[in-house]
Amino acid sequence: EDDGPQPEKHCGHGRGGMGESVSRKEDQRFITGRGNYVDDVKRPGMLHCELVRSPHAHARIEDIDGSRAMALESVVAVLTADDLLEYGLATMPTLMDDTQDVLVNDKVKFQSQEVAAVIAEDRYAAKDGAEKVEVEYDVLDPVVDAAAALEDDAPVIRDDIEGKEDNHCLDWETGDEEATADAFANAPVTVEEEMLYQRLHPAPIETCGAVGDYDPGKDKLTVHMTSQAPHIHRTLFAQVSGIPEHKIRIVSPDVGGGFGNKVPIYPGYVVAAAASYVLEQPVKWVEERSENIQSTGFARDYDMKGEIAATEDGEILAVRTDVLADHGAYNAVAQPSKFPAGFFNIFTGSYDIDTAYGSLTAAYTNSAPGGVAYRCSFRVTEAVYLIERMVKVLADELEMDPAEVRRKNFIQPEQFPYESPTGWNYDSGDYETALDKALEMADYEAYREEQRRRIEADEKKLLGIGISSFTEVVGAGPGKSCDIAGVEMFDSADIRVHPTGKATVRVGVQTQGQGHETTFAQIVAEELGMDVEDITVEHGDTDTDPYGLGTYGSRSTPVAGAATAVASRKVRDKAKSIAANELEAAEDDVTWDRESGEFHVVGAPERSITITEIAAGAYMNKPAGEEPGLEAVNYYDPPEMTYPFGSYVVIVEIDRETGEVDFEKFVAVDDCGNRINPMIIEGQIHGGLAQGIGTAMLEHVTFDDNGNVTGGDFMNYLLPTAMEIPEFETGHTVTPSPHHPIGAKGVGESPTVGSPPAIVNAVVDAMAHAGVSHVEMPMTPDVVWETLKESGLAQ
Ligand code: PCD
Repeated sequence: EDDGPQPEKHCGHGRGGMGESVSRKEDQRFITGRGNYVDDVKRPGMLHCELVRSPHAHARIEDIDGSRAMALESVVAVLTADDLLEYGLATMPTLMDDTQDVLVNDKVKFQSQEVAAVIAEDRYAAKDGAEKVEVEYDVLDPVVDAAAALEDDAPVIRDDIEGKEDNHCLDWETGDEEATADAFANAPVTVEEEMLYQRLHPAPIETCGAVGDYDPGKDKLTVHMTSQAPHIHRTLFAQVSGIPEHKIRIVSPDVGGGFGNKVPIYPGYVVAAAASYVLEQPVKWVEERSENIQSTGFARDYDMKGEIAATEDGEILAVRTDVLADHGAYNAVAQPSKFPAGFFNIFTGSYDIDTAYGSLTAAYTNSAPGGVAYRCSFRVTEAVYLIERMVKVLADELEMDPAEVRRKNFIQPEQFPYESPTGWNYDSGDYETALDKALEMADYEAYREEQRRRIEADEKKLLGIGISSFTEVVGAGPGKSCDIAGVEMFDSADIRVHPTGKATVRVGVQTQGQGHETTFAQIVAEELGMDVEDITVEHGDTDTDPYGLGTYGSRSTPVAGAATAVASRKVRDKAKSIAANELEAAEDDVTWDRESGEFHVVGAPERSITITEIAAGAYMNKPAGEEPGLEAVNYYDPPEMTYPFGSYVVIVEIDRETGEVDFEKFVAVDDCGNRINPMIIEGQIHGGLAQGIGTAMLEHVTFDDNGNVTGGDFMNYLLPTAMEIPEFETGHTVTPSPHHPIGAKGVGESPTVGSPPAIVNAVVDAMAHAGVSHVEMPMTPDVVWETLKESGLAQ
């Protein structure tokens, strides 16, 4: 009867449904200072926890003496691994089935690792106490470089793993090695380039924190924590602690940005919860900025080699890549467990390529664990960087227009659903239309002309034009292939329409600023013809919300969004019999009209009724034999992931005297299928592009030879500010996902995934005529200046 909103047809019925730029409901509390973040949670008798962290990157602990800390009046307890051991909490599993110390048991494996915890009556006392804990270290040689870690004489970091005598973490491969080698052997043209996707840190405004609150009266442990995935975190808490799952409640209140940083479980959460359980008092732990950067999940750190085999006229025959990955001290990558290299397999990108092969080796190093999906669906960012950079390398080798090389190789609209050579099933796409639109918006041909003019005139400012035509893969499940710690990756929605016609929707995902309280209400408004103002969305509380796998990998819209649409339709189905009853018509004679948001009697449109009007009937005048109430739940296991895409065009000016890079134009055309809220999408794109600029131009977590983190605070880890961000010109195309109930794909990550290669391609492009084929990120002025000098372009 109803296939859901169709492209371009769903807009603007005025009730706040699909396609309307409804103002964000949650902003009322955010902009009036009434948000409720973990650090806002206060409980009577609440204690404070501060962690003692190791100044060394690699050291055996000889002794920990907490007596001087305990001597302080307000210090209540000093906890070490020995204390946690008693409760079986000295170690915890990572999401990739490794075992990480909660508090260091024997050996420190990275600088800033958690060694002891001080619990005190206030935060200052806890901090004073932490400074008074005396730890005796036997300092060992550290290794913070993945290649060095794999050398024979490297110090062995993971001697806690039985029989482990090296720092090898894992190997992985995908595609057809032999066929790819053949294609390369016979190809007329081959190109290769090495590129480092440097170690980054997601930097949410709010750092991580938790309030453990054990209630001995109810025998229930409530943990308020900065969690992107409260349900799975509760399951893991139950499994590790032995506390029954129904006796644990995880609340993820307002979260000040997640960006993948709040997917893993960190020692601080466990310590706060355990301390509260033992002391029978609430315990708060909130980390500082440098603790966040130095010890929580980092992102990227993929050292990649890319190769393309092609014909002389630019047809790509094969792609090959080999990666050296730095996983830090534990394998604590936050991604579906069957994908040790995440979704890196998608490195053939938007192109129809017959053969591909990828291999990867990961190493342990004396650095914080991670490899989290920082605004990226599990290593897609790395994959997109690789292929979009390599296409530019190929274009330069062949002296072809990079837009032309892309056009020549794009998967064509009629080829979808498209199976990639590494086994991925793309749902839909129209890459050329998006590229053409972006080129037009950027005035591409005119800039190419201007670029040639400047080179001929030997001008002081070089012009560079960079393109990226990326494809993302978001929305994990399906459950059969994707799980987190064994739990299949579905998601959920629970919709209740109350007697007065207002609704509460609870979802299994947890927003961190994306605007779910608005957009999920819009899906229901669309499906039930209700006013968006009459719908409240709740999330982030395991006691009341249906189980879901959380918000990361842009999965909320593809999975929980689908669940919300399906649950709405279930409500509508039930409402239909009530409508028939109210309208005194046979159920078969009643139809739903999406535009007006009403049921009406076939052939008599004036006899109509809305769901809001029906709600009372579900409670006060239900048809005989019907269950009372008007609600529905759906758990949605997606049949496939969704593949959003886009084309970005970046135009830069480079000053040959200083190496300074200026953005002249920044065009982003995105396609996320049917759009729920264009204004929110625009905001998502702006934020992600800013993070892409940070990646390309500024950010890098660095270490010195002693394993000290030298890029571990905001003085040294540079985030872009308004000063570094240009005006963005955004555009869109709409290619619905054929399998999603409302045709939507994710969008939150696209800009961070798509923009770094466009920016690097632009900087390289400005210097390509002098033989420059690559510039490593972050492209700080000194890096660009060196490149200008080496290529003879410096003035
Ligand atoms: N949308 C619409 N339409 C469409 C799609 C979408 O409207 N078609 C919208 C929705 O609804 C939301 C948003 O938009 O609201 C987004 O979405 P998505 O894409 O689905 O996503 P989600 O899941 O929701 O989210 C997630 C993402 C991520 S992933 C990240 S990083 C980031 C982003 O999100 N983060 C953040 N964004 C953001 N924002 C903010 N504000 N904050 C934050 O934190 Mo990862 O993996 O985690 O790394």
